[in-house]
Amino acid sequence: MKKIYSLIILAFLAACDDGDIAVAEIDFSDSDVELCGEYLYYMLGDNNTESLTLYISSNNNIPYLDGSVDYTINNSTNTLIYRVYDGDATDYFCNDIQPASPNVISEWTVLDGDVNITTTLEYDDEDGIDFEDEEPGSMDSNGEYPDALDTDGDGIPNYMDEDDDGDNVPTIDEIDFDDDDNPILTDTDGDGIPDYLDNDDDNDGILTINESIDGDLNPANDVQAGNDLANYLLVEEQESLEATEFIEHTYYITFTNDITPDPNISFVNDNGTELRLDNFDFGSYDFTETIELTPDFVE
Ligand SMILES: [Ca+2]
Ligand SMILES: [Ca+2]
Ligand SMILES: [Ca+2]
Ligand SMILES: [Ca+2]
Repeated sequence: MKKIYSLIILAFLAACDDGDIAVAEIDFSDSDVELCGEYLYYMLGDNNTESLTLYISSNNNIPYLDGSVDYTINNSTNTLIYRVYDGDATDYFCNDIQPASPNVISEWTVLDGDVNITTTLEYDDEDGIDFEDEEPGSMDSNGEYPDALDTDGDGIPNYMDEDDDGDNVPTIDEIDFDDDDNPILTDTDGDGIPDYLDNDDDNDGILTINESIDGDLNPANDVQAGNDLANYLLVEEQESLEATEFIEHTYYITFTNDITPDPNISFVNDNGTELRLDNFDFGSYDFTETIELTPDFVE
């Protein structure tokens, strides 16, 4: 994820008796936060010749930990370090064996302070219906949606369910889209229930799921010779086969780790020179997991 800030370092040269203040600027605004191992977050700046690294030692599975946790930087088990290298450090991280180059020519370490990592989860079934329009209800204090609508009662709420009415025709195949890619909620039988929420799309009394007469769990490919539409969309086609399984479902969870150091945090080098950061923000790391499951069949 791109970050929308830049870092300004004000260097207070403690060794200078005359009170000189050196001002330096580093810019990680075009940098992505990366993660390797358990748990090293890092990003590269200035043509990959400088880095910010946050290492946290924890029994928590930090990237997946829903909620907000403060970690104490102690410069041993938990570290936050700014480094400058004598060459490109793109391949410096995530190795079992430390590469011989580039060399670190300058290192600034946080001795104490807190870093907050807040993780949020975002669900998507990629079915063409916006999250808000899938009636998730209100989010509770645990970040869950206990009152979310589950039209087909298969245990997967609509906002995660790629077949909302449980008729074995995916929602994305039961809607059309306008030129701006907005969903058009088609209603074949005109009963006021859009096809993607209607388990009998042609209102012929035979459930759509049972109009897959070849038993392959796909009603959309049962088309009689001479017809343009599948049986489940035509009242005159009455053949049925009772289904006992749902199709496999896929949904996606995007985890976002927002990493926020204490705003007063400061870095020091071996000479005791101190760097203070103005509006310091580590940015965020995100990744997406794919979940595949077949819900238990509901009559
Ligand atoms: Ca859905
Ligand atoms: Ca469906
Ligand atoms: Ca309908
Ligand atoms: Ca039907």
